[in-house]
This record gives sequence, structure tokens and C-alpha cells, in this order.
Amino acid sequence: MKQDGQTAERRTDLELVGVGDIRCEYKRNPVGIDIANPRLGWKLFGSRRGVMQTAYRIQTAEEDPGFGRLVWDSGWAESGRSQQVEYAGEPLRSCTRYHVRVMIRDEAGRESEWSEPAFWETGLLEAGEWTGDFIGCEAEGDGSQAEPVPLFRKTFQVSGAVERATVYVTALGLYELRLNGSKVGGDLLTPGWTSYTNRLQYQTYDITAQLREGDNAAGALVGEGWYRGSFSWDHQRSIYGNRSALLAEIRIRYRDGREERIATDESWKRSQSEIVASEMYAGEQTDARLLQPGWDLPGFDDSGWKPAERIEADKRRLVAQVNEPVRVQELLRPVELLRTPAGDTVLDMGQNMVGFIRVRAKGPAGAEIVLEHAEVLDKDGNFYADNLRGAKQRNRYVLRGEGDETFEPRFSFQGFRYVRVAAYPGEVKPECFEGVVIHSDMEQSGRFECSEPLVNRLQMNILWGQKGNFVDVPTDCPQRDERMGWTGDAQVFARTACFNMNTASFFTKWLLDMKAEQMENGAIPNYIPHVLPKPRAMAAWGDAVTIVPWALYECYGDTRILAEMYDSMVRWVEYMRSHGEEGADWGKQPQIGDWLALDAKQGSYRGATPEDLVAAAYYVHSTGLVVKTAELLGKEEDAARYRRLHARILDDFRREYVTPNGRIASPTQTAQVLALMFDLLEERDVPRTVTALEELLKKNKNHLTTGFVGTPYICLVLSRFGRTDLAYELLLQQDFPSWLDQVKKGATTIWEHWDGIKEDGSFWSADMNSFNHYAYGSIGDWMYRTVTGINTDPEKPGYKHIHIEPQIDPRLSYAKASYQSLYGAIEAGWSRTDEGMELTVAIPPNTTASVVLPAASRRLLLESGTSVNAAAGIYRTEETADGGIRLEIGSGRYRFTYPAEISEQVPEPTN
Ligand code: RAM
Repeated sequence: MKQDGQTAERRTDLELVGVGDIRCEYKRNPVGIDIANPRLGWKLFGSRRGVMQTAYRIQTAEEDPGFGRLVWDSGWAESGRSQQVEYAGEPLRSCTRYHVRVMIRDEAGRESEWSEPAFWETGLLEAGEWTGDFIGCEAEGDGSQAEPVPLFRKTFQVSGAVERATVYVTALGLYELRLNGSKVGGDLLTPGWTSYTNRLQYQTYDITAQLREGDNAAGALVGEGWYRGSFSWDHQRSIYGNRSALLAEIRIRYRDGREERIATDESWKRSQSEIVASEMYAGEQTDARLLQPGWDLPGFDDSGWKPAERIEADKRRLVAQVNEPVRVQELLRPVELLRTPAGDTVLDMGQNMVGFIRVRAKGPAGAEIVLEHAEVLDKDGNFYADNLRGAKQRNRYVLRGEGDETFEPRFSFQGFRYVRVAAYPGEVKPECFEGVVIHSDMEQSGRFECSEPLVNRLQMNILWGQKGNFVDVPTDCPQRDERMGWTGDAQVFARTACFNMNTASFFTKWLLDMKAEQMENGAIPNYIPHVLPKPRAMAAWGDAVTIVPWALYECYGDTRILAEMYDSMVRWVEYMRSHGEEGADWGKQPQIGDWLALDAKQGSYRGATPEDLVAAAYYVHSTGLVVKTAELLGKEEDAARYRRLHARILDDFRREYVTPNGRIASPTQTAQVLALMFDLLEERDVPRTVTALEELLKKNKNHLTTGFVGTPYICLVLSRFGRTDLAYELLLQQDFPSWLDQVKKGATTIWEHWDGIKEDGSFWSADMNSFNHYAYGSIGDWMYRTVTGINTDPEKPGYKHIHIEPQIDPRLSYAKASYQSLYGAIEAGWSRTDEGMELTVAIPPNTTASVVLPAASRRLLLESGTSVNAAAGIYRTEETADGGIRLEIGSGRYRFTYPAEISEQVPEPTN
């Protein structure tokens, strides 16, 4: 057995390490980057163990795939860094393509080949570079009604061979851009939803292949969307402005060096499309008889069209798109065609999904299709839409009467599992309906599976909750007249979200909006983007400003977002402090505490944990994150100042909420959980609080009573303090209230309320009962981090160093997870075999890991069938205090087996 400090044997038959998957700002070959020093990242490829990078060299060439015109040659940098490497060459120019390649030296000092080249292309770096103006229509109605979606068009000439053509485009509203009869790019709901008054994203598309020599036509539809359509539970219209508008600029670069620009201006023409109304909640209405065939082609006669109007709008707020655009992700077929007791024809999509139905039909001109969308059927099996409140989710299409016609909404989406076909020409055949699932185009990075099928369904439900609510903004729900970027929901789900998908760019974009919407006094509005007047700030919700950047730092090693958000984090802490010097003062402001907890008084949404306690706990936690961030960013003075504040308000917390005998004054699960999770207690009071939590659980037959605040942490806390068995029990409970209770009741997403559907099949009150609310899906974090044990190391964030420490329970026979980190795939899986335990682990190149094998006997531990002494890639082994083995290992795949002493007995139930 190797001893501490002993280094692993090095194999001599070294294969050459490959370098590839170069990213710029997390993206592959992105176009439209407006960052002055974008960050580059790459992966190393090599299956042998212990692959590490010791140096890198980057070359960047401007508009030259042959790498002759270099704007940066980093030279050999002695560094193991292969992610978050900032470009440090000559200043970048707008609308320019930068080719990049990377070479590395491995741990044996051997040089790789140059990677395959990649590129990024800059957008318009200065607002003043936009040539055109926003264009729109003269105001028609008084803005109180949805108006028909306008069309814009412009013909232009291409005179010669095109080297590259690019379009930069955005809208006040939502746009679909078309060129010569087809859509530009595959993105939906562009330009996305941001804090429009401060930040308006534009998209960039390479359109070289869509142009042709001679006559060309550009066209666009502009819908109302979040900008101007009815939105928020107050159904306000024109939240950001009452005129929708388009801004586009095509830049054509010819092979002979000429450049031409075609930009939106008054020479564009406008008319009306076949979309007669389209709104986020209400749905879309199309009358195909109004379609003007060929309107987006060059030869079309637009003599009847009017000139577009110039719309005054500030271009200084234009920014390149930060996150991945919304795109079609998958297609679902109905699983059943139902005839309900009430006589409705209803399609069951088999999954609560977000997107829309693409419907095909044939019929006479004027025939109608009407589709209504809902999440559930009621206990009698009837279509139930009351919980959608004022969101009609109703799409209506009028046929043109020419052969097969296909419809789908362009500027609206729905959250649903069931579709009521209220009108349809002819027989309703399921094959004519297709569920189009949309969300921000993030890569799925995590997969989790175990021997309990109900837990696997729970994992699917969590993932579906993320899909449905990560449609450009992290929303509370995707269906009723809300769909807002509630900060608390996003904050509690952030770590789970980072496991399931690569959310770095998605959250970065949202955080930039948060920063933009922070109020003068430092308050963080409850939802971002902010849409209702009089923003309020509340504990656990506003704390998203510290928690989410910190999650991105831990999961992606992203220090730039910390630097970007630092002032906002500080101002948030100062805002809390502004309510009084006592730690508890902030909590005296209106708060909502442990939202929707089951220990709430009858009829109340607020859990029994005092709201001021929740506030005081989060105040300490956020201040702690500010301290850590200040330290990281080298802001010594701030770090010292907030360390003092932290110590003081921690003290206040103890004085206010911990009795002299060391009990938390509030006997709720959530109060104990917060105190333990945020390290709010003196050492000596910890065991007592753990016991108090155990007792509270016991009183409730080991079921939780927690809401939005307590639920995300309860299992993490139990595991941290030695009660993983209890955490498993909470996870595996199948009766109310529990995660699997919902699964057993047929949930395909996570519900807003533990009792969204009650035992007798009735519903929680319709005024607030979403069946697609991801907050309680935050258990996913514990599943990855504890059941399969994949965890980050804040000292070497972004999984540069990985912790793998599965906590095994006899109620499962196996569990496995994989996670696509920036360095490559991490895998961890365990199973109990006849011989004992088997643990397989995969660690990507250029990372290291600590692996803890629970209850492993040092003598009998094998790796791939032989003694760990002989295994390459294992740098160190040591025994842990609780009878396991800790290994320090390098990259590669490992299979550990040992005859484990894991008890086959399920621990005595504590109730
Ligand atoms: C509800 C939202 C959200 C929650 C707030 C406090 O309206 O759905 O989930 O964060 O209330």
C-alpha cells in the first residue's frame, strides 16, 4: 500500500495528449462577442492516467485561418490553467473573426500538436457603430389591446462574390428575421428578455450562405412579447414601451475588399402579417387567409406597403447576447387521445412540457383550429385550467384552405401536458400534433441514476422543471400569468441547475440584469427582470445576488462574474445593514420567510419559522460570501471590514435566536437547518441542534415540513452532520409530504406545493398552484453531491480538483452520476455486489480528485482487480477517521472493489 506523499508510478509509454474543444466565453465558435478580453478554455484528451497540463501556448490570428496575421502569441506560459484564460493580445476590433489554436505541455513535459483551430467573432463593440435606426409602425390602437404583428421588408442587391455576410439584429418586442424566404438562424423568442431599459441584447448571424448574387430580400415579423404585450399577474401592457420596433444591420464583405451595409431605416416597407394577435400568456391567433405569399422574397410586389417609421430609441443599451438562445430541443408525440367525462377531446403529451404544439390540418378556408393548454386533469379526469389564472394559453388558427397547413405560435409559448382541442377541421388524429419543447440551448451536463425507479423519475422531473423554466430567464413557473424571474427560486435551485446543465452563460446574463436593476439603496427586486412598480426586497430572495455568483465560481471557476457582481453584493449587504446596526433589524422589514412551508398556519403561505430569523441567517450568510469574494479579488480592506460585520451579526444572531442553553429559539426544521447550514452556531451547540432537528423530524414521522428556504438544505445538513440515513429516508418517503409522493401521484415535473394535489385528488387553491415550479427540485444538488458524491472544491473551483465521496445506503443497490465539467466528464458510481462494494470513477485530464471509499478495508482494496499499489494515477492513500480510505488520484478511469462492511440493515426507523 502506498503511503502518504508517495507519488504514483509513471508509465513510460506516453501517448501524446490531444488538445481540443476550444471555447470562447463557454461557447464553441461564437459569433457576436462584445467582450474586450474574452476568456478561452480547452480540454485535454488522453486516456492514460494522471494527464496534467504544465504549460500552454495560445495563438490568435485576425481574419487569417492560416495563423499568419497573429494578434496574440502567448508564448509558453508555465501554467496548468486550461479554462478561464483571458485573451491578452492586441485590442479587438468589431465584426472581426479571430482564429485561435492551443498547444500544451503535459506532465512529462511533452508538447502536444496544435489543436484544431477554433474561432470567435466580435460583434459591434461600440453602440455608435450601428448604422441604422429602429423602425416600427405608427401607433394604431391605444395600446390596450394586442395588435396584429407587423411585417417589414427591404430588397437589396448583392454585387459580386461574398467573402462573409453577417447580420446584427434586435427588436423592442420579439422578432423573426427572414432572408430570401427562410428564417435566419434557429433561435426563438429573440432578442430574449432582459432589463430592457438598461440592456437590450442583439443577435449576430452568419448569413453568407443565405445571400445570392443579384436581388435579395430581408423581412421581419415583430411581436409584442415581454416588451409590450400583456404581462405580469396585473396584466399590464406596454411595460417597457408602447411601440415595438426592429433594428437590423447586414454587413456584406466582398472578396474584392468592398463592404456594404443594409440597415433598417425609412426605406424599409411595412405591412401586416397573418398573426392577428400574439401574447405570452394569452397565446397566438393566426388567420392564414391574411398571409401574403412571397412577402419575404425579392420579386414580391410591395407597392401596397407603407414606409416604415423611424422609432426613437436609445442604442447605448445594446449588448451582444450573453446566454445561449432559446431553441427547439425535442419533439414529443401525444401518448393518448382522451375523451373526457365533460365531452372534451384532449391530447395527453405524457409530460408537463414547455413550448407549443405544432399542428397539421387540411380544411376549407376559414375553418378553425383552437388549442387550449393545461397541466393537469382534475380528479374526474376533466381538463383543468383554473390554476393558470389569467393566462389563457389558447392558440387559434384560421385555415387558408390550401392543402396541408401547419401552424405553431411564433411569439408565445405554453406550459402544459394536456391539450384541449376545442376546434379542429375533421377528425382529431394524434399524428397531426407534435409537442415542440423549447428552452435556452444549454448543454445537458449531468446525469443521475440509481436502483430506485421512483427516484429516477424524480430526477427526470427536476430536469424537466429546469427545461421548462430556463426559457431565457430562470422563472418560477412557465404557465400561469406569472412566469417571472423570481430571485429566491433561482437561488435555491442554482447548484442543482449547474449539475444538470451548463448554466454559466445563462445565469451570467441574468445576473447582469440583476446588477442593472439593483436599486439606488442596494435593494434587489424580487424578480429579475423587474416588471412591477415598487420593487420590494426580501431575505433569501435578494440573496441571490451573492449566492448565484458564488455558485458559478464554485462550479465553473468563474471569477469574472464575482468581479462583475462584487459591488452589487456589497451594496446588498449594505442595504440589509441600513435597517439598523443589530443583525436582527433587517428581519423587521416585511419578509416572506420560509415560503410555502407546511408548518404554516392554516391558510397562510408563510412557514412557522420566524421571518426575521430567516432574514438574520441569510444576512450572515451573504456577508460571509462577500468576505470570501473580497479575499479572492484581493480587496483586503473590504475583506477585513466585512469580516468584522460578519462576526458582529453572527453574534447578534446567537444572542437573538439561540437560548443560553444552546437551543435555537424557534422549534422548526427550517430554523435548525439554516443555523447548521450557514455555520451560525458555536461548536458546542451543534450536536444539540442536530438532535433538535432529528426530534422535529421524528415528531413528524420523518417527513419534512420545510418550504422554499429549508427544503434545499435539509438533506445536505443531515449528511454533513452524520445523518445521511435520515436524509435518504426523507428522499425515499413515498407518502405525503415527500418528493416521491408527487412522483407516485403522477407528477412529471416538480410542484409548487407539496400538496398541489391532495390525498382526495382535489387541488390546492387555484390562485397559486403551479405544477412546474423547480424550487423543491433543489434536492438534486444533494443527490449528486451525496448519493454519488461528486463535489467541487472551493480552493480549486470549477472541478479543477474534484471531491468524490459517495454516501452509501442499504436501501439502494447502486447509484451513478456523470457530470460534464469544463475539463471533461466526471463519473462516479457505486454498486453493492455479492463480493462487496464496487466504485467506478472517471476523472478528466488536467484535474485531480480526492476519492473517499466508505467503509473500505485498506488491506483488501483493489483497483481494476489488482492492488492499488500497482495502479497508475494514485498519488496517495490514507485512512479516514470513520473507517474509509481517502485516495488522491489523477485523471483516468478507475474501478475500486472491496469487501465492504456496509450494513445490510435499514437503520431503525426513528418514528
Ligand atoms: C410566487 C412565485 C414564486 C415565489 C414568490 C414569493 O408568486 O411563484 O415561486 O418566489 O411567490
